[in-house]
Amino acid sequence: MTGAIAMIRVITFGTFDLFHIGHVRILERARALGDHLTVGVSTDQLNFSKKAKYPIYSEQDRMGIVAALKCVDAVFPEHSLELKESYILEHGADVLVMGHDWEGRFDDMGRVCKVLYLPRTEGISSTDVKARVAATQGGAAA
Ligand code: C2G
Repeated sequence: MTGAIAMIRVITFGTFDLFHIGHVRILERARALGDHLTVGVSTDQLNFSKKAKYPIYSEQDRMGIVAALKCVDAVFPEHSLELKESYILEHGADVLVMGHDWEGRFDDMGRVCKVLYLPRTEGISSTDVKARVAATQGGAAA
């Protein structure tokens, strides 16, 4: 008996500013849940509306970094948190993966796909990186 084997398409979202190992790990784990990973990278404007500040890296650079990863098949700009459902449908996603910092926030997407929240990597964040860089200011430049 022959038949097409359905490809499982995974989608996830994030800012991915000051790209670090926690970002790599969640993207690798998301990709391992299926056969294709699409990543919505939040725009500079969306960040400003969520956090009242702009990312350090531009949306073009953040998308370029994420797109260059072996575990990522496609990227697109995420303009609004409210468009999750249309992004999921547009990209034909079967699974939505979010970090557990978003636990519960997108449960209603369960009407169009499976929703999974994965644990974050401990001990690293873009905020920590910024703080560490700030702490080295005044030190000798290598
Ligand atoms: N992450 C992680 N471990 C860390 C830091 C981040 O697993 N130590 C994960 C987050 O849980 C998230 C992804 O990496 O799933 C991207 O994190 P952020 O860049 O902080 O994304 P955020 O600003 O939360 O944007 O639609 C939702 C937003 O676009 C998510």
